[in-house]
Order: sequence, then structure tokens, then C-alpha cells
Amino acid sequence: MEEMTKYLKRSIILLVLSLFFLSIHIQLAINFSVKKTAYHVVNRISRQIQERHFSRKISSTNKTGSMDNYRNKLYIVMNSPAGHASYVGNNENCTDIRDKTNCILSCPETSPKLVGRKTPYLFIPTTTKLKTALSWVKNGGRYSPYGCIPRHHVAVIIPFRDRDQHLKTFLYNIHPFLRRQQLDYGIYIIEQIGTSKFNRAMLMNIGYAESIKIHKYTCFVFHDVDLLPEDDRNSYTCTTQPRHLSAAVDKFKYRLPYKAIFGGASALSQSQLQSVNGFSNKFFGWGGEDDDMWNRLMHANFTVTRHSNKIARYTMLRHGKEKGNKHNTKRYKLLEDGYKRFKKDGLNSLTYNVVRIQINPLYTRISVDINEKEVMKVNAYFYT
Ligand code: UDH
Ligand code: NGS
Repeated sequence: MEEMTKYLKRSIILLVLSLFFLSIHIQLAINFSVKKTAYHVVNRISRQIQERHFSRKISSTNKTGSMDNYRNKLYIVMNSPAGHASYVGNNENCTDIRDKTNCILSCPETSPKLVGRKTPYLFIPTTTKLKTALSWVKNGGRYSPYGCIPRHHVAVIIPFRDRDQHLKTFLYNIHPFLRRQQLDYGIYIIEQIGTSKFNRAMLMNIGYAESIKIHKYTCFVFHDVDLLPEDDRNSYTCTTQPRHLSAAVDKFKYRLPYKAIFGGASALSQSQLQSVNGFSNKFFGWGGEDDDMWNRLMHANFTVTRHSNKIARYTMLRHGKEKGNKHNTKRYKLLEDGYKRFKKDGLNSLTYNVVRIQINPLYTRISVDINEKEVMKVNAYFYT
């Protein structure tokens, strides 16, 4: 009997305690969802007020400025004397960049978020893992830093066909890497559809031509999907000279295989690309297209820069040779008389069909159809 009473007492205490914790839990959940809804409503109303206020202000003054959206707040972008949007303020009192309350500064030259050397992840993440780890990436694979105005607007262009596993690993690594560099960036997968010979260089030209229709990019990083950067000090930005980014790849024991190599990953500004007429469109199959770009850059008196092999390090994901990307037997001939075609073969002679543009959560996929016969016909007399 005594045992029974003891048991009953203990059960009642347990029940009371569970009810107590359950009620706290429910209260917290209600509180959170009410707060969340209220936050969104208040945010939307304040945004509308700011928008109205902004358009009135701009129309009533002759100030030059534009409206930008940084973390749901509206700021007026002030034009610096040099013409660059160098500081912004959320009210008209932002007249002096030292005023930290009213003005937001450009991101620093060197991002404080860098971590330096970091071994890339080599596993193939599941879609769920990708989604949860990269929930901060905006649709289409876009990101822009918060709290400072990005200095660089970078389109990362990946020539692509049938490498979905590599793509998952690449995305898992590259997004956090680029975020740490405080870039305004977007990832563009330029997919060649069909089974005809792969044309890496032409896909990169297409990536350039299509990405500038989407955002105000000024810097273009051309990147193989199987290369994973190992050090975020290897900045994916453009400077006065073109940069070969993948100078030290594990496959080559972190050494440059030859001085003029320009494949793997490289960064070119819009004006650099325009001044060499982009890549050649004539390289179908594997090899030579990057060497031709090197020749174009030399011809235009550029000097290719590289970070040291302590920083410009990459791990390459291993794979076999694809059927559609066999060695191009014409590549040496094409390289030899390439200089005759620099002006005629490239961005100004691009012909392709966009079959589909897909805005995915972690990247924009642009699927294109390339007709080898048509491409080889353009200005054919220049190289035959
Ligand atoms: N690419 C594809 N699909 C293809 C071919 C190439 O997506 O079918 C893209 C991809 O971004 C790749 C890049 O083009 O990273 C360069 O192609 P590649 O990786 O085939 O060329 P790479 O010179 O490698 O890097 C040649 C590997 C030879 C394998 C030898 C096996 N031991
Ligand atoms: C050269 C190719 C380049 C290529 C480089 C490295 O021989 O296109 O090897 O290739 N040039 C020619 O064939 C003319 S790799 O070993 O990374 O596959 O980028």
C-alpha cells in the first residue's frame, strides 16, 4: 500500500512538472510567431514610408543619387567627387564619410572575414544539406554583403555539361568562400546542351554576354567546376591586369606547369575582355582555348598576374575524360594562326541559342545550343 502511494505521488509530481514545461514551451512559441508577424508588418509599412519619402526628396532636390536596397533598408547612394558611389547614408545628413551614424562605408580593400588557408570539402552534399548550409544565398546564386558597400561586382562563370556531382561540391565550397571576400556576386552555370563537341571558351563568352544582361557585373571569373580554392586570400576580383587564379593546383603538385598557362580559373574585367574581343569561339573539344586567350592578352600588351603559389592553391576533383570533350586535333593550327582572328572571332561574332534560363536557389543555369558547323563557318577564310 505504502509502495503504491509513493508511486502515485511520484507520478503526480512528474505530470505537474511536464505540464508546467509544456505550457512554457507553448507560450514561447506563440510569443515568437506573433513577434515575427509583427516584425514583418512593421518592416513593410516603414519601407513604404521610406520609399515615398525618398522619391519626394529626390524629385524636390537636384541631388544626383540612386536608391539601393541593403537588408530591407533604403539608403541614398551619394556620388563621390570622383563619380563612384563611395558612401551611403540612410538620411540626408550623410555628408561626411566620417559620420558613422548616418553613413555606411565601402567594404574594406581586404575583407576582415577572410580565414586564409582552409581545406575544401570534397564530399557530395545532399540537396537538403546544400539548402540548409547556404540558406543565406539569394535566388539565382546571388549574394551581396551587408553593412558595407561592395567594391566588386563579380559574375562567376562556369562552363558546364553533365557534371552535377561536381557542381554540388563546388557550390558547397564556393559560396562561403565568396561571401568571406565581401563580394557582390552571382554564379552562372553555362550549360552546353546536346552531345556535340564541348566548347569551353565559347561557353565563357556566352556567360559574359548573358550575365551582363542580368546584373551590373564588371568583373568576370571563369572557373572550371572541378576546381576548389584552398585559400580565400586568392581574391576573385579584377584589377588593372588580368589574373590567372589557379596557379597552384594539387594535380600539378602546386606548381605552375608552364608560364603561359591560363586555364582553370581566371579573372578579367569587362574592359579587359572587351579589348581582346573575349575568347575565341573556334575551339571545339579539349585544349588550347586558354592558350589562345593568353596570346590575345599578350597581343594587347597585358601582363597576366598571379598570387603566390602559397595562396593561389586549388584541389581538383578527379574525373575521367568525357566522350564529348576529346582532344581537339586542330588546336595547334588554331593557336598558330590565332592572331589573324583576334579581331573577328570572339565576343563580336558570338552566335548561339539560349534554350532555357533557370533561376535555381544556388545558381543561375543558362542552357545553350551551339552549332559547330555554323560557328566554324563565321570568318572561315581567316584561318583556313
Ligand atoms: N566541362 C564539363 N563537362 C564536360 C567537359 C568539361 O562541365 O564534359 C567543364 C567543367 O567545368 C570542367 C571544365 O570544363 O571543369 C574543363 O574540362 P576538363 O575538366 O575536362 O579539363 P581539364 O583540363 O581535365 O581540367 C582534363 C582531365 C583529363 C582526365 C584524365 C584522366 N586521368
Ligand atoms: C595544355 C593545353 C591547355 C591546358 C593545359 C593544362 O597542354 O589547354 O595543357 O591542362 N594546351 C594545349 O593543348 C595546346 S590540364 O592538364 O589542366 O588538363 O589548359
